Amino acid sequence: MKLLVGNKNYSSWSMRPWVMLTHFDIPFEEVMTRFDSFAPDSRFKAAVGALSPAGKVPILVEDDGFAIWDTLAIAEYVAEKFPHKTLWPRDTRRRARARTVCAEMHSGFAALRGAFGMNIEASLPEVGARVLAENAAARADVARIIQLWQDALAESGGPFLFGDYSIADAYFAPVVTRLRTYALPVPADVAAYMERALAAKGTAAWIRDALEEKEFLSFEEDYRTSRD
Ligand SMILES: N[C@@H](CCC(=O)N[C@@H](CS)C(=O)NCC(=O)O)C(=O)O
Repeated sequence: MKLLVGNKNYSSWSMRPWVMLTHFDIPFEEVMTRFDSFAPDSRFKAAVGALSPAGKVPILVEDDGFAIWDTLAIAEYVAEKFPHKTLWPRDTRRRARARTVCAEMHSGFAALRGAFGMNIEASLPEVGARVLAENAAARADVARIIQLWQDALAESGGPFLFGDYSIADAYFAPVVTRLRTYALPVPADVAAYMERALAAKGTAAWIRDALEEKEFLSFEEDYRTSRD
């Protein structure tokens, strides 16, 4: 299997399946398609458009060329293909709840995504404080994330959202990095979950790679004109 991903510093959707596959020791070949722009005539669109009509990353491509171009669909496909890896919780209700919060993430949190773009190497605490003060929708999204994590951890007992590490933790990994980049205030139990999530194998490996990248993409940077 190949997994097409975008820049590790910026591509939150790419991060999720990469972290999941890496965490669960599922072999894959990474194919990095660096962002130049998302314009129809960009190099990025030419490369990904050859594999997916949606023209976005991530894309999982089987050796025979069969492609899956949506993060949630990739997660489900890999979970089915490697049932012994237990990517979703075993318990039916816990699994349903894990799927529910992944779907909530997949289709929601527009204000959080818009205001707090993933930017792993950056540290933007002043931006975080300003946006939280000025943007009620982003504030509500952050509050919902905190509540969602607290409810899941309380119900499962941790250490991860649904007990053992699952797709749900990979799904929220980019959000953990966002809360860190923008230094958003969180209660102690959530801070402790974030530490565990950042140290988990796949996430730690992705962050290491992201920090090695030296590209500054102005179209991904709402708050800076250069890297520090
Ligand atoms: N629903 C898609 C979203 C993928 C997505 O938006 N990927 C971004 C990179 S993080 C992208 O390729 N954007 C290109 C564009 O918007 O044209 C998924 O779940 O995989």
